[in-house]
Amino acid sequence: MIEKLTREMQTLPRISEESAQAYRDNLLFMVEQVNRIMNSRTDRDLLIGSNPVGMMLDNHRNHAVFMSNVFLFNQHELLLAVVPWVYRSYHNQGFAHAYFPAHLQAWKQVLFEHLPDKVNAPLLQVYDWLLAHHEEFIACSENTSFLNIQVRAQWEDVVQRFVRAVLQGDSKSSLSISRKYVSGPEDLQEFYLQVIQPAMYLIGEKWEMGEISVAKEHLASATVNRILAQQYLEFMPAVEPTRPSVLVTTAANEFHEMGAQMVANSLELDGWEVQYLGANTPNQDLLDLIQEKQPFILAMSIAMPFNLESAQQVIGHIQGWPAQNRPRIMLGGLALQTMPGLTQVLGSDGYARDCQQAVDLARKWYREYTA
Ligand code: B12
Repeated sequence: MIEKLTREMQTLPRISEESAQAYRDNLLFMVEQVNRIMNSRTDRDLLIGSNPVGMMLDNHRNHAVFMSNVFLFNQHELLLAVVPWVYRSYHNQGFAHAYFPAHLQAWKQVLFEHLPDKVNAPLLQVYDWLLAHHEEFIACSENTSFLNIQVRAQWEDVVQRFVRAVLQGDSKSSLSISRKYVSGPEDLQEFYLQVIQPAMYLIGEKWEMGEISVAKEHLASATVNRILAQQYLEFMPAVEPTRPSVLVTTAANEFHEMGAQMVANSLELDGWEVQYLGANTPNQDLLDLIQEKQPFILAMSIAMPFNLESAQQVIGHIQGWPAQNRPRIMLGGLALQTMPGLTQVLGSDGYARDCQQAVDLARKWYREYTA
């Protein structure tokens, strides 16, 4: 099914800068119009199930920012990576399948009424394409997850126990699992990659399938954060920096920070002098801090496809600086995992798939620099 969609996607038009920019400039206004149309539907409550209206409104905004990224980067492939996920997760939360075409029709109406014909024509073609493939998107959404979650056989039982413990918010059991498998800094990365990362992906999948609530996912994330903090305090003070500095951050509006934290800790363990900014760093503040700290590498995490544009803005700025003041830019995170080719589109210097590969790439850059 996905192969068929990939083939048929080739018929979609290239989006001109003018059209993409018009969509972006009118985004907030158009979201309001779509909200108005959807709110005035007599079947609205049937379409969104027992969910609060706010969830529908959030989706309209996320949809708009996401589509704006698709148009600005001319990356129709993003539709295949994200639309089946949207169908699956919202349907599993109680939205009717009929909600999706209703929502897309509302967008068509708004684009038609508010953007000039010359500008809206290619955008409408993309919306028509989405509508025409509604049934295929339902079929694709019936696969379990968009991520191919791999757990090594010898770690399966540990991962399952860890998932159960963190979903209960049981810090003591989670800590005792961590203590059993991490006895020194040399064990940390393996524990990140073989236990915490797959555990978090499985927890995300449970949320996506409607099996756990947002509150349970928060409980699990907060419990994992406690474990990460405990491991850091126990093992990291012994590690002395021997390599240049790396600034690790997430993109603006990006709230997924655990992956970035693992990258920061892995680099620190490898002797890099790491500064870790956590979630949601505003662009201008980040640029100011880079100017101040002059790191050798800027490592940026992007999980949500709707944050690609803000990441590109930072990268664009940095690429305009004189070469001697410019850090190498390394990207990673879930948004790029399904489409690593975006690394070039965004203008960065490299991509690494996980915290181990991040260390390998950083070392490679340093070898090249010192050669
Ligand atoms: C926990 C969580 C949250 C927490 C984050 C808390 C925190 N402190 O980080 C909160 C509640 C904030 C959250 C919010 C949302 N989330 Co969320 N979340 C997750 C969850 C369950 C786990 C994330 C995680 O920690 N993963 C574990 C880490 C270790 O993995 P990782 O990030 O991939 O990192 C590794 C690599 O990617 C790489 N890497 C990462 N960053 C970098 C950076 C560099 C430079 C390099 C080189 C490498 C690298 O190395 C890391 C270690 O090996 C995921 C599920 C998932 N599959 O990840 C969903 C998930 C990412 N969330 C999702 C969604 C939809 C959302 C929301 C939109 C929900 C909503 N409606 O509000 C919001 C978006 C908020 C925002 N603006 O960012 C979806 C995204 C779907 C999609 N199509 O992209 C997911 C996949 C859930 C799902 N299965 O549906 N979420």
